[in-house]
Amino acid sequence: MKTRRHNTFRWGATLATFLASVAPASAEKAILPDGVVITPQLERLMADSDAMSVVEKLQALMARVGRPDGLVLETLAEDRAAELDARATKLLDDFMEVDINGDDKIGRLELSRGRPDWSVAQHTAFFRFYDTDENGSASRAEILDAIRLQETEVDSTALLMDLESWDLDADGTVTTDELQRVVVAYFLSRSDG
Ligand SMILES: [Ca+2]
Ligand SMILES: [Ca+2]
Repeated sequence: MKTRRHNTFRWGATLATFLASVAPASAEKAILPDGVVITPQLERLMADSDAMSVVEKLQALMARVGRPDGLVLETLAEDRAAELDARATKLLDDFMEVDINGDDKIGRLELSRGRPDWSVAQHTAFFRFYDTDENGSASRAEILDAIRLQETEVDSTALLMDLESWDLDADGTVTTDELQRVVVAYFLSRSDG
């Protein structure tokens, strides 16, 4: 409880600082920094949220691609691919633990022995999802392909591509400070308009 209040207070102080730097002295409507684009996806992210949660969400995504301190625009595609790959490999390794006979395929017996806590429905779903050639076993290659396909479809780090124009000092890195500046300016302009 105490920590939370402390954080809220600190954010309040930061907000006040940004208010002073972003809002013109004449109290005109606050505007976004030059060149900053808020894509429809980012607008959706910010629609039903507050500035602090938005910054936290974006920071979490940055941490996921291994860039908690600043998004490096030049390597963003590689960072995202590497992160997806690492997660796919981890998931694959977890599954392949049940491959008792080591033939790089998971059969029904292996799955029921390796995952005794799974329900019948989960076992059925596993093979429906991963045994893509429907030969009764899920091979390492089948599982990896399915994981990659699924991760590409649901990959929320795609949103990071929308932050390209948020690099206010144009040094190639979108830092937490830059995130905060843009988000706060956006929320100010929204509440003024
Ligand atoms: Ca198969
Ligand atoms: Ca920057």
